[in-house]
Amino acid sequence: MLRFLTGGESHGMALTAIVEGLPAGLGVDQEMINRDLARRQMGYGRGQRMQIESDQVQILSGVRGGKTLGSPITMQIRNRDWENWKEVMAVKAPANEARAVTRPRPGHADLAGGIKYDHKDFRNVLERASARETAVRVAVGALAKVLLQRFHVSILGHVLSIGGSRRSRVELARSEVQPAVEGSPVRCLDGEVEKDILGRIEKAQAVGETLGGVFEVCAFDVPVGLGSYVHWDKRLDADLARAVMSIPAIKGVEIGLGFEAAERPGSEAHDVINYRRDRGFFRETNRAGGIEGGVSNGETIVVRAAMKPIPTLGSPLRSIHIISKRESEAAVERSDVTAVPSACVIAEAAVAIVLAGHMIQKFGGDSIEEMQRNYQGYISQVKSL
Ligand code: EPS
Repeated sequence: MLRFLTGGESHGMALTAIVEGLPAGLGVDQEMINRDLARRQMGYGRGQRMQIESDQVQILSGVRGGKTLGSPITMQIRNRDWENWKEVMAVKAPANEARAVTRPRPGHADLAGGIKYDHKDFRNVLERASARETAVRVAVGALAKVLLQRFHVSILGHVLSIGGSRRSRVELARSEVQPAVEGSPVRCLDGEVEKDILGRIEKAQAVGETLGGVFEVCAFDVPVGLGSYVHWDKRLDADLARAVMSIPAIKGVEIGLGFEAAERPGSEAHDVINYRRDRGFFRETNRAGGIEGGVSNGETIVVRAAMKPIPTLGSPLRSIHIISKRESEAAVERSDVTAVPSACVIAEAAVAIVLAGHMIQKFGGDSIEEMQRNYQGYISQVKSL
């Protein structure tokens, strides 16, 4: 089992993750983690915070001489902005209580979270509800990608649309995976869509609006047989949906055709099975998005998600003051106009973590060599069919 916990507030000292369950002997490349952290920070529409941060991971435990020990791996990312928030975030009583956030933002965790935890200052909610936490999740995802690479699995996300733009229909190719590791997920858009998106972001910014969007994550060369149909909590698609839905502001997740499958007759919703000696069994199309019956079927796994617009609006919506109960405009904090490209990188991490967890569950092993032996045995069994 692969598990992890994260800790840290948006303007606190640092973000931390402890990852447990990776096999020993896995070469960990700190620079690869930092590359994904940098990709998460990219994207037109991010706010000024991204100019303050320059996310770098520090590995504090579980790695020696560049290789995992099999023990928990602790990773930390410093919040540079903490220097500017030290007093507000102090463990002792804040120096200036007048800075309390008291006007909940519609669409944000502010009000529901404040009621639940009995906070009258919504900063106590927003600091942890903030998507800043996803930086360290991306670091965990980068570790998961390192494991997956050992089994030739690669993952790439791309943005399909932002703010209602025409959806890009770019087909992702395996050859795009390596170059894209360096770049932002908007790189894959076709030129016209990209121009349209940039225009929409600029217009939104000018009028204090925010924009959501749709993105897609593909996992290539996943072996057949991850996940299971035998029990609800073993289904791979369910685990992927949960992991991607847990990214802040995600309101919808679909796999393969997803909602479109509901509108098609069966003959146009499924994938014809074929066989070739050199390839084994394969599907002629990939409407299932690489998963049938909760089990990976050997085709590319395709997960798509819808992100809502960020709830912090420059031109705020109507709300109610938590103390006076008077009508009031919602709080305005420095924020992003859109973070869809970032969410796409985070979703790559979420998908990688789920797939790495399922690989570990299926092939087991305390060391990476043992895991690879188990994997090879299974691949031979599949090939001998
Ligand atoms: C966020 C608000 C903004 C974003 C932040 C998420 O931060 P700040 O309030 O400091 O300007 O930039 O995202 C990040 C810090 C990040 O690293 O992605 C929010 O309220 O969710």
